[in-house]
Amino acid sequence: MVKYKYKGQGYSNTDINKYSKELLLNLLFSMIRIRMIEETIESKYHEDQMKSPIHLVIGQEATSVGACAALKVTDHIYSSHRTHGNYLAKGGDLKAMMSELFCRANGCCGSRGGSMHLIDKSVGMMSTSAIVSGIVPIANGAAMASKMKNEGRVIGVFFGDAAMEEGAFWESLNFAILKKLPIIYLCENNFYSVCTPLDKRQPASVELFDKAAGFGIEAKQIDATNLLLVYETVLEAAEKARNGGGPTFIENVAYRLRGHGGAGDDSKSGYRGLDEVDSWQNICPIHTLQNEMKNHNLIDENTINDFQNRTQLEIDEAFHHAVSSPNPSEDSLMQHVYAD
Ligand SMILES: Cc1ncc(C[n+]2csc(CCOP(=O)(O)OP(=O)(O)O)c2C)c(N)n1
Repeated sequence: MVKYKYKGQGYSNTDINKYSKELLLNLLFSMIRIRMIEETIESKYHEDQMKSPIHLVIGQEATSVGACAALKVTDHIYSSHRTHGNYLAKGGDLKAMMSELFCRANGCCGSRGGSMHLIDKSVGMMSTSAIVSGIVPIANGAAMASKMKNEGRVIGVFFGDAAMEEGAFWESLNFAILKKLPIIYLCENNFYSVCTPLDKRQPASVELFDKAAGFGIEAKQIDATNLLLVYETVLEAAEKARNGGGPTFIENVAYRLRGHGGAGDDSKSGYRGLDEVDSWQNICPIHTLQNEMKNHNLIDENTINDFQNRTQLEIDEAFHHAVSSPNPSEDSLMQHVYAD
């Protein structure tokens, strides 16, 4: 079992009154929507019609939502294989996502990518890579382009803790620091690389953000079960990057409540304890924000139910759209293939 050096504290140190009710509702609803979409995917996955592997973000939604809300629509994001939350939080089209998961011709990647490659350039969800840390140098290149063209665009790149075990990550970090690139490194530390816990992969005395700081970058470790903390931290980093202050590294600590891949929890295989999973269920980013808002009379059950009902209709429609869409035709097989 992972020895937690850091665990969510909820909202005890956060002044929720600093934020408008409209913003809080949008942020909460964005997390609930992502959770509901993933739960629907999960409930239908066994039907074996979605031929794509999936990596659910349940438990880690606050990183996607807080970070994307702090960025501008014109800013660009790049992601690892755990894409759903980032794609949806940035405004990616749900129907195109579902078609992609069902491998239909009108999927957001024309069914070439599947769940690990959700892209919607119209909203700045630019690219993903399933190669651990593979997306980091690509995002660096985008940040370099933004700087050279003086675009004022900030790049956010999401990756898991295992990406920090790859050389490509450290080379990219060093380069970004030297060139003061407008990039935010958004490490999603959920403690596991598939089934291997962090304390079997890193010396116990080492914190990830400290390691990054050793390279000379401003590095922070935050409780990413607290959405407002993510939002504030990324807002600050984005402003700094936009004003020429260079990159920031943010270690977003939150727990993956489902298995590494596929539907359901895989804890019974023995790599983590059910009590460990339960203890993180209690600080689920959605319930903690919802409760905090209820305590401040900012939301009630009716409002939540209304939102959930509308979202379920949207989800049903997106699933219907996907399953009734055509498969890619055989003669399109060689399209988007660069080699002759
Ligand atoms: C270079 C490389 N090595 C190994 C793999 C196999 N692999 C796929 S996901 C994964 C774990 C990734 O863990 P992390 O980066 O922490 O992200 P998480 O899945 O926890 O979100 C591994 C090892 C891979 N895709 N790429």
